[in-house]
This record gives sequence, C-alpha cells and structure tokens, in this order.
Amino acid sequence: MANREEVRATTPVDRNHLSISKPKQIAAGIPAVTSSLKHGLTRMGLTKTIKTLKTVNQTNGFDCPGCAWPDPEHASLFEFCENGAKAVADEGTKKRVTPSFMSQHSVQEMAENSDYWINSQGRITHPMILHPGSNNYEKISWESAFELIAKNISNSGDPNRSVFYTSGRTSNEAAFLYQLFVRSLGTNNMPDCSNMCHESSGRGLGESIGIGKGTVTLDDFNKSKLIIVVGQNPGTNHPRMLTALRDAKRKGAKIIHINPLPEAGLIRFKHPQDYMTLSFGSEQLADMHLQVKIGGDAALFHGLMKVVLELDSLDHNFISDSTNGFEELKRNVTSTSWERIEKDTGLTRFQIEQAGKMCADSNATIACWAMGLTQHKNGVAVIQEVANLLLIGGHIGKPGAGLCPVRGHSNVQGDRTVGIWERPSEQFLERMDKATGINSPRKHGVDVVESIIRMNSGEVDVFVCMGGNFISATPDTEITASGIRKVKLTVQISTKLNRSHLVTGETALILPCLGRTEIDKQDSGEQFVSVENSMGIVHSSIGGIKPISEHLRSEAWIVAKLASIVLDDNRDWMDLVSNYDNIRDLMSNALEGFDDYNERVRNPNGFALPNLPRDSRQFNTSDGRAKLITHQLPELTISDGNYVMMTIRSHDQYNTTIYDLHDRYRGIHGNRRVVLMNANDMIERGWKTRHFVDIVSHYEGETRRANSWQVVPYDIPSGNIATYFPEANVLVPLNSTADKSNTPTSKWIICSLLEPGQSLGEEE
Ligand SMILES: Nc1nc2c(c(=O)[nH]1)N[C@H]1C(S)=C(S)[C@@H](COP(=O)(O)OP(=O)(O)OC[C@H]3O[C@@H](n4cnc5c(=O)[nH]c(N)nc54)[C@H](O)[C@@H]3O)O[C@H]1N2
Ligand SMILES: Nc1nc2c(c(=O)[nH]1)N[C@H]1C(S)=C(S)[C@@H](COP(=O)(O)OP(=O)(O)OC[C@H]3O[C@@H](n4cnc5c(=O)[nH]c(N)nc54)[C@H](O)[C@@H]3O)O[C@H]1N2
Ligand SMILES: [Mo]
Repeated sequence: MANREEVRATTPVDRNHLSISKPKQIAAGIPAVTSSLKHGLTRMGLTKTIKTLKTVNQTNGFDCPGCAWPDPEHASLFEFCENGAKAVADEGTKKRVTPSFMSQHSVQEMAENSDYWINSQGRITHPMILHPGSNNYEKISWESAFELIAKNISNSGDPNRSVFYTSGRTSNEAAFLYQLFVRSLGTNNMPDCSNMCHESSGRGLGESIGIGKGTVTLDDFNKSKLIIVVGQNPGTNHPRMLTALRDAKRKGAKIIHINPLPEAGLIRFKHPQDYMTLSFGSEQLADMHLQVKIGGDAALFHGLMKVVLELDSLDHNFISDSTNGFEELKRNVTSTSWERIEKDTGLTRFQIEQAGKMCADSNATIACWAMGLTQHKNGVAVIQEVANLLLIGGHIGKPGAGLCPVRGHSNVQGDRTVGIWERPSEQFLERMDKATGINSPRKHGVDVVESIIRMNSGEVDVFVCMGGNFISATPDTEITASGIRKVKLTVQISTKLNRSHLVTGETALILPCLGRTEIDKQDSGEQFVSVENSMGIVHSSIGGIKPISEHLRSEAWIVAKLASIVLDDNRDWMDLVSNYDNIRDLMSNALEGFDDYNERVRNPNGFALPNLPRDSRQFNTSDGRAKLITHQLPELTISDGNYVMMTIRSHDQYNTTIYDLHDRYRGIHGNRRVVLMNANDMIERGWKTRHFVDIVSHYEGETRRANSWQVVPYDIPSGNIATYFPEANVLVPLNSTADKSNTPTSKWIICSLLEPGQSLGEEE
C-alpha cells in the first residue's frame, strides 16, 4: 500500500476530451435556464429542485450560497442565476460519502481522480477519522472527535501552534462563536479565504476612505451615470449583477469594461425571465471595452485621471474640504507619460481619452472590481488609484456613485465583520473583551500564506478548517501539501469531499455540517442564521430542506461543542447555541453596528451596517479626510520570450469545486488543462490549436513546472496567457504576494511555455 506522503495534491493530467467552440457574445438567456435545470434535475430530482430553487433569496428562504451580490428588495420568485442554481444543486445532490464508501476507497485511490470526480461523490454523512498510518477513513462519534481535538490542542501547549481557517460561507452566528472560541483559547491565528481574495480591497480602502468595504447600495446602480467594471467577470461569477447593469443601462448609465478578455456577460445580456414576457432581443451592456494588458490598470487609471484633470472635471469643494494629498496626486499623475501609459496598458492614448471623457461627463460614477485587481503585487495600490479617480470627482457618498468591491463567497464580508481576522484592531478587541468577558490576545495571528510557512517549519500542531479547500485554493500546491503533512491533526468541517480531506496531517478528522439549504434544529426549535452581502446589508437565511443525514450538525453547534470541551471557562456554550437569539444577543453588545440585532435582523429586508462614507460623506481616518494616496507605476517589463499568466475561473466551477467541464461562454469544453493564448503569439511559436506545452513559472530565481497543457487561441493581449485555477496553483509561488495585503499574485505569474519535455534554456 502506498504511503500517505504519496497522496496526490493535484488533479491528474487529462490529455483528451478537449473540444472548442466559438466564444459566446451573449450571456444568460435560455441556455442558462436549461443549464440550471439540468444541474438541478440530475443531482436533486424534480421535487427537490422545485422546492429548493423556489426559496433561494426569498424573504423566508435561504441566502444563495453562490455569491455575495445583494438581492433586490422585491425579489421575483426564482431570484437566482444559473450558477447559484448549480451551487444549490451541488449541495442538494442525492449522492453520499458514507463510512462504507470510505472503507472501499483509500485516500490514495480517491486522490488519483480528478477534482470533478471527488466533488461528485456527494455529501458527507458521518463524522470520520483517518488514523496515523491508515489509508481509509472510518466512523467516529462526535464526542470522541471533540476529545481528540481537545487532547491535541492541550498537548501542543501553545495556542499559537493551532491555526483556524475559515472559508466564506460560514454564517455570522457560527463565525462569531468561532472567533470567540479561538480568542478565548489565546490566539489570533484566523486566516481566511479573504486573504486570497479581497484583502487588497479591504487594506486599500481602509487607508483611503477609513472603511475596508464598498460604499454603494443596489439602488445606486439605478441612479448612476457611469459604471466602470474592472478586473471582474460578472457573467460567470456574479450573474445577478448583470440584471443590475441592464437596469442601470436602461435608465441611462454608460458602462466601461476593463479586462484583458472580452467576457461574454459584458458584451450582450439576455435576462432568462424575459423569455416569459416574450421579448426575444438581447441587450448590449458595455459601451466600451478596454482590453488592458494584465497588470496595466494602474497606468490606465493614471491615464483616466490625466484626462479628468485636463478637463477640470473635479469636485473642487469636496477635494478641499474632505480630502488630502491632491497636489501630490496631481503632480504624480501629470508626470506619468502617455508613452508609458500606452506601453503598460497596450491601449492607445485615443482610447483612454475617450474613456476619460466618459468619466469627465458623468456626475455619478460607480467602480466595481474583483480579483483582476486584488491578486496583483500592487493590488492595494491599484485599488487606491481607482479610489483616487472617484474621489477627485466627488463620486462618493452621493446617490449613484461610489466604490464597489464585488465580494466572492456569500458571507466572506460578514465573517470579517464579526471577527474572523488575524489582525484585529485594538478597538475591536476592547469591545469584544468588554462584552464577552474574555481577554483577547493582542498579538496578530497568521494569514493564509504565513500559515503555510509555519506548517512547513513544523510550527503547527492542529489545523482546523471551517469549510473551504485549503490545499487546492492556496498557492504553490506542493509546498502547501508538504506543510499540511507535517501537522499532527487536521480537521475539516465540511459538506462535501475535496482534496483537503485526502492530503492531511498525521491524523485527520471530517466533521460533516449542515448546508445553507437545510433545516437547522436546535434545543429551542428551528433556527435561522444571518449573513452580510457585498453591500453591507445584514439579513437572515433559513434552510427548508430536511438534512441529508441525521448525523450532521450545524457549524454553530460544532463550534460551541468544541469550545465547551476544549476550554475551561465559565461560559455555557451549549446554552448559547440552543437558541441562536442568544448568540445574537451577545453579538449586539460585542460588535459595532449590531445593536438590537435580534429585532433588526428579522426585518424582511434586513438592515444596513453603518458606513460613514456612504451615509454621511465622512471618513474615519486619522484626520477625518479621505486620503488621495498616489503610487509609482509598477514595473511590468519581463524578460523576452516570457508571458504573464493570470489564473481564472471557468463557468462551471465554484472556486475549487468543479461542477462540470464546460466553460460555455469561452467555448472550451471537456478539459480544463488549457492555456488561452493570443493567436499571433501562437503563430510566432509555430503552434496550432491544441498543441501541448509545458509551463514553467519564474520567481526570484526559482522555477516551478507543470506539464501537458493544450494551447487554445483566444482574444487576449499578446504576451498574456490565462489558465484555470486550481490546476495552475502549482505554478503560483508562495512568496509572490501583494504588498501590504499578502494576497497571492494569482493574476500575475511570469512563465515560459516549453515544448513537451524540453528543458528551460533550450527554447529557441
Ligand atoms: N460561478 C462562480 N461564482 C463565483 C465564484 C466561482 O468560482 N464560480 N467564485 C466566487 C469568489 S470566491 C470570487 S472572489 C469571485 C471572483 O470573481 P472574479 O474576480 O470575476 O473571478 P476571476 O475568474 O478570478 O476573474 C477575474 C477577471 O479579471 C480579469 N483580469 C485578470 N487579470 C486582470 C488585470 O490585470 N486587469 C484587469 N482589468 N482584469 C484582469 C480576468 O480576465 C477575469 O475576467 O466570484 C465568486 N462567485
Ligand atoms: N490561482 C488562484 N487561486 C485562488 C484564486 C484565484 O483566482 N486563482 N481565488 C482565491 C479566492 S478569491 C478564494 S475565495 C479562495 C477560495 O478558497 P476556499 O474558500 O477555501 O475554497 P472553496 O473551493 O470555496 O471551498 C469549497 C469547499 O467548501 C466546503 N463547503 C461548501 N459549503 C459549505 C458550508 O456551507 N459549510 C462548510 N463548513 N463547508 C462548506 C465544501 O467541502 C467544498 O468542497 O481560493 C483562492 N485561490
Ligand atoms: Mo474569493
């Protein structure tokens, strides 16, 4: 029997099954409806599909686990999108991972299958354990599982040798209890998916406007004159945003799309529900597509600001009364040459001037962004440049205008608000301590990248994951795997099997939990939970489906029970969790903006958390002014013959969960191991479509290699390439991270493309 060290950390290479069709120009429409139903019906069956989909994003239903885009106030029945439906169907699957399934499949054997296969094995039914040296999981009782965790934490001696990860689906209630438990234990080691996601937004906006969140509500889209969508692919990742864009457009807004790829969602859109009203045409969304080169956004925003400054389309009163740094910003931006801007962006001065004029003409501009900006070395800086453009025009804290980082996981923003943070502020901790009677540790904890470094140096004994798929989501897969294998006990609280259940510490536990769609019954009866969407609205979510197994527990219950066994404190954790109102009462006192939580969360539309810039055009910075923080442009020159690679999501995945193998809008089917490449770059190398290449990434003299990818010609700037994550994560260097936010630079990886088997230095 193979050694546990040999369990595959990456999905195996598939050299077949690739088929290619023409990329789509229209997003959604009938194919989206068919695809939703297909995913629902094949996984959940007819009755459950209808029952489940009917309650997504309804007042008395559950919050769609698909993304963090807000719901309109009067949600139409079936307020979900194709990809939300896939997320729901994936959770509602009829297939099961039982102890008997696990006894038949060793971890090695399962890991030889693709990520797609692993996810499609179904929902986990029982708590299970993988003993040291064993290759098969077996059943364990909840009590014994908790005692094992307690024993390992206590043997470890130092709470800082334990790490507690969170993915962003966890409810506010569960996340609050989790951070209370971890801080009671004595550590701030709470890395979360945010570290790989919008950390740069939080950091950048925190410095610029005094709050690490966006400043618009959904209603602002109806009042906006210009919406800039930069570094984001809403057609796939936030499909319901397309409806907001369409409505804004119908009310007269213009849309600029800034992206190295012409993403289908922003070209034309057809609302699936329009078919019911017999309107068959599709609508154009973006008025302008700026096909910027990867990493060229900072230069582009300098260009846009040059135009706005020249046309003097500025809010002079706002600049002088409410900001500082304007003169320096102006000096810096004016000194950036058009030559440099054209070189970095790959765009012409004319194109940027046209876009700049659109900015100058608008008196209410919104800027939306996602991973295309955050996952860069200058992620924090570039977001501050976006903020600068809006601030100098006064586009903040007024109707139709503001900053809009579009979050990923459905409650990633809420988790941070309630305390999942490795570097909490003193203000936050003081209030927490006062309300809960704990004595929070002050020393900052580790983020995702630091956790991996600590694991590798043998400094982590216990690693608990509240959801997520750490091994596949993080950079540098092989290094992460070697770190995880050094941990004594890894614990995975999850709904579905993934690679993080296979590549584990010496001992591994799986604690199966309820999903969003399921009924959560505690001692006092059925419970609801609450979440915060991308626009700072907190609202309730309640599952209505019978849990898939009687052995599942809610995340909140799991944390409470664990805390009651591990900690020697006076808190009655089980009483807290017997009725989630008790947790929320505690949250009301411990968290800013959560007063009368129990009452306000019961409002059908939830309530808005305080947001100074949005609500009153004020800024919680050291001097009460918004800061115009300007930066030197990043150095984008790379060695001749190399390419800049971005790692992106296909239409049929949810992060590391692969639902299926069709990237429908981009016309790539059956195989995800592809490199999207500019056709002229292919001709230069003499390569035809489907030619196999090996990819080598470069970072500070180190190289990483992944073999057997097929090239596909695509409308992407010359010198840029794109691959899918998580497959490409083996190529993302652990230490290549964004300044200040430490987010892996998953959208900026310098690579060579080699002939199969060719060694580096041999390319012509
Ligand atoms: N169906 C589905 N929905 C999801 C997810 C999912 O995997 N599937 N994931 C969720 C999560 S956690 C997140 S964070 C979001 C992610 O949502 P996105 O950020 O939209 O996801 P990515 O695929 O990473 O796409 C980034 C986009 O940025 C562009 N881009 C890359 N580099 C640059 C650059 O240098 N400049 C510019 N201007 N653009 C660039 C890419 O071409 C791509 O269109 O979606 C959430 N929603
Ligand atoms: N190269 C590259 N790497 C990236 C990115 C990229 O663009 N490029 N994007 C990054 C981003 S933005 C993010 S957010 C991370 C995502 O990182 P993670 O959040 O860690 O990963 P997910 O794939 O979303 O996690 C999926 C797993 O969550 C579990 N799960 C699902 N629902 C629930 C639930 O309700 N409760 C619990 N407890 N578990 C549940 C299931 O077991 C499922 O397999 O990946 C990052 N990694
Ligand atoms: Mo994310």
